Amino acid sequence: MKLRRTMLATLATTALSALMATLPATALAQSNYKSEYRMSLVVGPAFPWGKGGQIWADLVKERTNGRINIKLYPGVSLIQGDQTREFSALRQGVIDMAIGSTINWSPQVKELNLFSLPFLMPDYAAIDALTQGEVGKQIFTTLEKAGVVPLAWGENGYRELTNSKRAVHTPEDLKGLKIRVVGSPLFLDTFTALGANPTQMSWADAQPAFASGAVDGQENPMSVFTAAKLQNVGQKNVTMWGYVADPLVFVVNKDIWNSWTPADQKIVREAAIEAGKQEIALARKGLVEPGQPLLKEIAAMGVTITQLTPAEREAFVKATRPVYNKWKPQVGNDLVNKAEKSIAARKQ
Ligand code: X2X
Repeated sequence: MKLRRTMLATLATTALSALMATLPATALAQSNYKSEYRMSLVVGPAFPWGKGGQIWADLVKERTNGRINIKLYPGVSLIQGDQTREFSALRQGVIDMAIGSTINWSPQVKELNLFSLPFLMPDYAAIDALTQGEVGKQIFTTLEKAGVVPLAWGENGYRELTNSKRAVHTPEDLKGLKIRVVGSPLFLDTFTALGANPTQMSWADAQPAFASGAVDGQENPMSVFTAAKLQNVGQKNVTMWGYVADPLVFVVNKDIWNSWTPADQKIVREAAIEAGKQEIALARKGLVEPGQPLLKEIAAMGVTITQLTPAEREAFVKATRPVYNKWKPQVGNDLVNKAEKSIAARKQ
């Protein structure tokens, strides 16, 4: 009886190993795949940012034949809308993957404040010189050390100034305006230096604050302005000052990444790079073509668009220079020097 049981057990083990040998290694590794992966985003597919998330998820699903199935969680809903906690949640595994703004992660990763240094990046070529060059690589190494797997760059965009009160041409015009900012204390310093009254709040809280008039103004890319219909919450004045731009970073939680086969990792990485390129084109649409058609559309909705003269712009640069100088060592002198050199050497 005992012998028979042992024989049966041996047979069963042999049969199992035979079965396992016939299964491709990938199938075994996939037994610990999740049925759904959760992607965190601040905004949904009405925005280039959210569209980028949808493109990434769709490419991955198609190319892995559904092995990796990603669901979008816009509104940073996995962390109750608190976008400045996104990076920690990603590291802890509350979030599986994300496309995040450098601004929102800068409280945890101080190097990301680089992109928020006022007037560092004069044009799109300057953003590209950073994200697609040595600086971008160095920042990815920093993010890896901080415990996530960065895969690709995207873009939220140049953050223009809007408010409900008046056309802003000079720092004096900003005096006393209550401006909503997000993320890093660097933004509080910048708007304080300009004589405004900055107040930090999440994107979720900001929109009702514009509608009620509790806050006068804000800064965000024009693609965010149109998708969120900020003209309907009193934001009737836009100043195109291009003071900072926030890139987006496509990342995956480390444990999730390590649970995937090398072949699937390759698919996810390549899909992120492709989605990032498409997303950047969407984020720049209407702003890089001659005549900036997006601005014409916005003006047609009864919004005053102020284009600064070079001298007017210079006044903002000058007023915020002490903030740049104060923050340079906090971001890292070497990194900022490298960024300044990359920008000076950029192809126009
Ligand atoms: O909150 C904002 O302003 C937004 C949507 O642009 C970011 O998440 C940085």
